[in-house]
Amino acid sequence: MKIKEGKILKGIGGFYYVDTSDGVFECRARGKFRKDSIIPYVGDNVRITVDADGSGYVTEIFDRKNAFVRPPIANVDKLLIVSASANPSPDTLFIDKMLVTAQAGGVTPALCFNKADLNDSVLELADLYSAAGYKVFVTSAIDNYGIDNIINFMGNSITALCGFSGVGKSSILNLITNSTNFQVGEISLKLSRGKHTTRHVELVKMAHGTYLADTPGFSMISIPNEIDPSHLIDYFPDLSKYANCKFGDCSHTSAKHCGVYEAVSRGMVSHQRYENYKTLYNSLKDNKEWIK
Ligand SMILES: Nc1nc2c(ncn2[C@@H]2O[C@H](COP(=O)(O)OP(=O)(O)OP(=O)(O)O)[C@@H](O)[C@H]2O)c(=O)[nH]1
Ligand SMILES: [Mg+2]
Ligand SMILES: [Zn+2]
Repeated sequence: MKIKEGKILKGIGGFYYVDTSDGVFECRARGKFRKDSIIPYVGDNVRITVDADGSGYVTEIFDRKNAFVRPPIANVDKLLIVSASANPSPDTLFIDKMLVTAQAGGVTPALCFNKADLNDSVLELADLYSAAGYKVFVTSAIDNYGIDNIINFMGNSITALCGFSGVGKSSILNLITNSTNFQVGEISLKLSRGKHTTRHVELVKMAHGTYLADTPGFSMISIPNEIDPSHLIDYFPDLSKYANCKFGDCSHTSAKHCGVYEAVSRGMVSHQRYENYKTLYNSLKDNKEWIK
């Protein structure tokens, strides 16, 4: 019996594919995990044993830096939030939810506006978010434009891509990995959106300890219900710098004596971001799930 350490790249049908210094081993989880209802996640750093007949078992899951439930993935370092300039059109509430989720989970976020070939007006959004202090990439996977900047951003880390179906996540990953490993779907002509082509979360290993995760659909949520609504403003750096309000416990959701509101009304802060802040604040307060 051999004992090894590695990282789970994918999990399908009760098997976990664990990348070690000796290659990838197909493993089952030890019964004790099921008993404790602990589910190994993609991205988990684990200890495995490999029997003489080659069958492997995950025997220990090392502490996680973070974990997301949908899709199930752990130890994410960076999150690239991908939108399209059109088909489907960008949704700033979704972007802002993902920015908050990432920051609250200790994940470095960045934004990618793909399909720049289709609609120039996306540049305004790109400017808005870069002025708010976020890293922004404008790309076209069709024209192979802007992709190198994403490669620089990834560094040696686990980077996950999230975004609505059809925005081009798999197309971008194929360019980054110089492959056709990721299945690219069609856009439904009727609905201008994707058809949820990517169904599993899987890590792809690149050189030098860089891992990439394509994620299905759009949700990536678990942390928000743990965010205290009074801290939400901290995840809106463009708004929080005006939060010198009369009352220390100002929620920044009404006009009265609020520095943030004043900055919005003077046009110093994006109205859209402010509206999204209020929407998220209220849903946190009502303890609602952000994405179903
Ligand atoms: N015009 C244009 N089309 C693009 C671009 N990037 C991707 N597409 C097209 O958009 C469609 C969807 O691309 P995918 O890469 O499958 O999108 P996805 O985000 O992985 O979608 P899901 O797997 O369903 O979540 C495909 O037809 C791509 O060819 C782009 O930069 N410009
Ligand atoms: Mg995909
Ligand atoms: Zn205020």
